[in-house]
Amino acid sequence: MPGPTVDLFADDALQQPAGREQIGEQSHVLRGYALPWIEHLLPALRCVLAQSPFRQMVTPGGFTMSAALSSCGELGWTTDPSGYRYTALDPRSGHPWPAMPETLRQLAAHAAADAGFSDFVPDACLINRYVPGAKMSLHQDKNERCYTAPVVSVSLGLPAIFLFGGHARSDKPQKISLFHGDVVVWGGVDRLRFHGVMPVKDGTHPVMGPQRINLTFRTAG
Ligand code: MD3
Ligand code: FE
Repeated sequence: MPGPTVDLFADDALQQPAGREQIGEQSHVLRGYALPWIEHLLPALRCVLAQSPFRQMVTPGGFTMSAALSSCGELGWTTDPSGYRYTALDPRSGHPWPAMPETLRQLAAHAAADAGFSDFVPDACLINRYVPGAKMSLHQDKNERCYTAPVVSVSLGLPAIFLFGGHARSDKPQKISLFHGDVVVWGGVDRLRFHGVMPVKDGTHPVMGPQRINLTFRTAG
């Protein structure tokens, strides 16, 4: 007797199987973790982006980043020719960044707890938008006041190859594919490892369209 039929075009059949993959001593990929949250997450994200739209920023080196950025929460990460920093105000509007929607804060806190970091209270959510061709060069995240809290990232839309390096820029990075709905938690000894994103390949995601959006939650202040 054949088993129950599988609808290959149902949303969840497009995804990787759920599960937890350890990628570093204190880092885990939680496959598909955000999928059950998506119907609440996307409207919340839309609301944030209506107040603080994506914009491309310039690095201190004078290069325009290929990823476009926005933020929500008490602090937002920005860069301009004078440096990288967290600010309480969106420099584009002069108003505070949009509040972090409760759904997003809870998703990040649940994921952190499931990966071994209890009581994660993020005050910053950086939102990166990659259109095909956009990338993020190898870097460390060092603008936060304290490194004991983990970083939680949520991948949406087109897949990307994440580069997970070591503590020296020259350490050969491992390549990790990240898909729509995957959540990654980095912490402890892995918090200052170099990382980046390879250029996003051409394509159109059935839910998100021709883009990848990454949410990065941090305790920055
Ligand atoms: C690993 N963003 O915004 S998220 C960034 O997909 C950034 O948009 C990437 O790197 C993206 O700074 C990757 C993941 C991430 C964030 C912080 C980390 C990975 C990390 C800190 C240490 C190790
Ligand atoms: Fe980073």
